[in-house]
Amino acid sequence: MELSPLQLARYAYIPKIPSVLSGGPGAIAVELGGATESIADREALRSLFPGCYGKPVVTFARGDGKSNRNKLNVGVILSGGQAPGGHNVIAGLFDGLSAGNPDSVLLGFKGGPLGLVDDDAVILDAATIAEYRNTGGFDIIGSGRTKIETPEQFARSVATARSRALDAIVVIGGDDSNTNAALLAEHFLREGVHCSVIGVPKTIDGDLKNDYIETSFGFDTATKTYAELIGNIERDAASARKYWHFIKLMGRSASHIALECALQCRPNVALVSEEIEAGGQTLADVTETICASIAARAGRGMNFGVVLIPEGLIEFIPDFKVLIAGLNDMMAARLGEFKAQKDDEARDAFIRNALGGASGALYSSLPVDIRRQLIMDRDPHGNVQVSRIETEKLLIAMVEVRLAALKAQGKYSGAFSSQAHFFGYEGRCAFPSNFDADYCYALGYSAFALIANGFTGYLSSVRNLSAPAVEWVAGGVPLTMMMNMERRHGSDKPVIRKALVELDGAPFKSFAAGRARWSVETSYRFPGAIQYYGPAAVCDRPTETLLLEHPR
Ligand code: FBP
Repeated sequence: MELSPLQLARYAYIPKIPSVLSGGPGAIAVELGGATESIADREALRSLFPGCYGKPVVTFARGDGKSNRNKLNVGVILSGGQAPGGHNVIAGLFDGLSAGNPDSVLLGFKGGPLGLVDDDAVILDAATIAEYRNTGGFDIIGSGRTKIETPEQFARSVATARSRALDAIVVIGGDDSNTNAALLAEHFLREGVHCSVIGVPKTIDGDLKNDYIETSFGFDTATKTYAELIGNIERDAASARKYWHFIKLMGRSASHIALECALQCRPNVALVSEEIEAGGQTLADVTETICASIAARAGRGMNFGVVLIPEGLIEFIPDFKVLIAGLNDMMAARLGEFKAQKDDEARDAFIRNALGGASGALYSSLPVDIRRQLIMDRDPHGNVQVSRIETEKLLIAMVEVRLAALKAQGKYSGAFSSQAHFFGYEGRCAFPSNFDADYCYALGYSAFALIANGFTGYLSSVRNLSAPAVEWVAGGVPLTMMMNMERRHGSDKPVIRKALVELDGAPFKSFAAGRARWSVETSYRFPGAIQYYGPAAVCDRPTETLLLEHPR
């Protein structure tokens, strides 16, 4: 493979690490906090996790360490969607292990958690790691979305841990994968398997965060990549002055990515799903918000603009949520009748009648492409695949209809021409920013330190991230501390609570303070491309979200 100049240069980049980790395993002392509790449902969680529940928060300090310096066998798994920096977590873990004992072995389980279940692994040696340092992607071992949930899958995981004589497994994943890590840690304790399980907080979505996890890795690089593209589009829009750009941004559920990009780029409109749900806004209300900006700008001679749309939006719009639930129920109960309809027109009429009321009317009001997506594009359980619906095109179509009505009423006299975009995969495997390269390396090294000090059921944690890396605080947080019980597929399950955008949080407040002006004026901000070499103020600056949530 021919290497680009940047890739070659990034191989030589040495991640900055917290001073507490820089003395090596022998100089890492462990400080323990008091007993911890889960965020809710304490009794239920205590009884589900008798071995792991209530453990103390761990903070590493510079001092006389008692880390296990024996040879360790450690397995690592990349789980779920790609996020920039995953390779550096593995590099940090590898370097910690090698510093502890050069004979230690790091095994990479291939293709996500299934690799553990199927015992499909490769040895990750120094030469292999060297090829992936500071690069994006998860291709070193691949990733996957398998959940370890059946008794057979747990039994096979135990068998792999025993046959490989694993001392630990590190799961690099989001809220679901780390919930799985907690269950695995508890299962190993119950079965007498001497193998720790340590999680690492990953997801570009930014929704795995709490008092001890300031951000999940990958959010920094992914949002900076999208913000660069949005800034470029803003400049194009302001130059050509003829298009409204509707940009959907990845983020399966929470709107953190859209909000961060709005703070970076100051578009004319940015929708925040959590606000829309809290205000009980309908699809018509959302359309009205966009049209208000279009009409106001047209009145000033500006028939161009930029709208940001979070990927998860429609599941937060109450009337759309009811429509989707109705469609799922209807398909489950009357699939045969639906399939017997002779053509698209008959299928539409059948659905409208079957749904009835407001949902039937909303369904009929949707553009034909969206109606087709809703009924044809279904997951293996027969449910609507919400993340595949082209919300950006749906909103363009709704806006066109509304603008025509406003024009007929003499309330709008502009010209509307649109472009639709979806940014997601463009950001998930970018070269990690300096922040993510440093943060991930420290998370990996911390995971090693947790293993070497005998902890299990913990999430590697690196805090104080708005300070320079040398001042970061490393340690671990018990996974049970972040958990509550939630209804999943008809029964109550222990899960790590997803962090949605908080409407009383500093990032949303900062956005809310600026948006009225951005909606009417052209206040675009151009973040430019991620910079890897140059002044720290440019190259190492974390996200606006992080800086607002954790001011120095
Ligand atoms: P994770 O939560 O597993 O990190 O994945 C996040 C994500 O990138 C979402 O933003 C997106 O909705 C989803 O993955 C897409 O998944 P896929 O690549 O399987 O289509």
